Amino acid sequence: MSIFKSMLGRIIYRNIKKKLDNLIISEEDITEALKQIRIELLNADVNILVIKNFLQTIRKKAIGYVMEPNQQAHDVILQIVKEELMNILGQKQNEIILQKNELTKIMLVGLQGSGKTTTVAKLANLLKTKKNKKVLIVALDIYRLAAIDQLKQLSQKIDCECFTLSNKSVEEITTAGLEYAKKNKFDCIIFDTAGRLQTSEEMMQELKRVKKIANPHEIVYVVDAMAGQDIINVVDKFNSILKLTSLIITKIDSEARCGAALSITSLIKIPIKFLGNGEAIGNLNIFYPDRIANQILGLGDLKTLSEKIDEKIDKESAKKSFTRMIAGKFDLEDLMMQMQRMKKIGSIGGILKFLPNMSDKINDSQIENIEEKIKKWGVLLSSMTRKERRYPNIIKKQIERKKRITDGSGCKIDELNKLLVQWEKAKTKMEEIGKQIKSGKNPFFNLLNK
Ligand SMILES: Nc1nc2c(ncn2[C@@H]2O[C@H](COP(=O)(O)OP(=O)(O)OP(=O)(O)O)[C@@H](O)[C@H]2O)c(=O)[nH]1
Ligand SMILES: [Mg+2]
Repeated sequence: MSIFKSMLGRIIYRNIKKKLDNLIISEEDITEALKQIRIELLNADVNILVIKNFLQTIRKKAIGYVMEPNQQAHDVILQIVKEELMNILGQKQNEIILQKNELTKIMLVGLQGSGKTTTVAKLANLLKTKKNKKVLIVALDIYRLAAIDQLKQLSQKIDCECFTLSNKSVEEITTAGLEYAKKNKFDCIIFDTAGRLQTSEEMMQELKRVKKIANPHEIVYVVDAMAGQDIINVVDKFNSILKLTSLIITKIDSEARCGAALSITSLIKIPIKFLGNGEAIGNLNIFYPDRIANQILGLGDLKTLSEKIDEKIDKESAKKSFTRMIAGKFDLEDLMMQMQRMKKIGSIGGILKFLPNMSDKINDSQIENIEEKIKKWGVLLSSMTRKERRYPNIIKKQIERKKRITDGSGCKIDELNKLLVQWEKAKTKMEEIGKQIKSGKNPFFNLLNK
């Protein structure tokens, strides 16, 4: 999602002086930054009206702002821009509406191919696994046989029941599905509706009838991150007829700019509740406006990163390898395991993106270099025997071993040598840190005071 990489923060830091001549922020101080932010947002396909209001408010808040002597102008502007981004994206995270003692009814609507059926399964799985709900999925897309099969398969995968009826109308299936859910004590029912290429009266009327029968607590509009500006009119139309309660943006893992989809929430005032970031069932993330605002600013999102790490890392083995590291026992086997652990969290680019201010210091080609190097190391390490990884010195001493490893991995001797040198350096450094920890010193003290 390229708007997430837009790094408005970088624009602000580059175009607004740290120390202004005056403690009052003037129009001139911010003109260039706002001009570039405008271009960036236009490129990301954000709606022009949204941009206009956004910049106007920032201007209003910034010009004439009186700074404290120790304040820096770009920090002030960054804060104002963040506040305004939150106004666009929503101030708080909105939960899906769940009922306590009655059946929660959810209906997903949207254009063809936007990701409704996939999202129905993702949502059902989330309610089942995270909220402990018994979920019934109802197939209302009766126009294509393949659609029902697709839903059945997905339901099977997540072990949820899928309700279908052949040769019945959408209205009849809705009624029967509701009865079935109540009779069998389901907590939630999710309706997967049929999509169309564009809004049609016929489709709207059908959805309206389903709404009347089901009276859903949530009517979710599913929007594709790749949608263009015309999606705003489409959602407006759906909203005027169905009164939507939430949005889910899908396919944010694509290279889509997503600006149009993100503009909807500001223009039509419907909260975004989830983001779909992949085809797999687990790829549904809660939408946290604050985190997304940070990503758009390029400020990183340590909370998401730490959650990711928590989820993916086996803490015991991480602790073990840390102990080995500071005891100066860090060998190539540890390095390989560490790299495998990192891989589980995501690509280096993905990880660096989360770190505050990193986006400013490192560019895409540097990230590519690092990733390339890590890939090479991975191949080199897997071409070694376990013994060689545990006792790397035997590689250093025996040229035949080096040759076998480089032949096996298709890498050059030079690359293998570099890996060995860097491992040695890292090992020494870590051992030093370990000694400092043992003697009661904080090894990070110097870093913290930089
Ligand atoms: N990369 C990616 N692909 C997705 C995501 N969500 C859905 N898809 C894919 O998008 C395609 C369409 O998804 P569906 O769930 O069938 O869309 P739909 O809205 O039900 O489509 P119709 O029933 O034809 O209206 C499928 O190939 C999905 O795998 C996502 O978050 N990321
Ligand atoms: Mg579908």
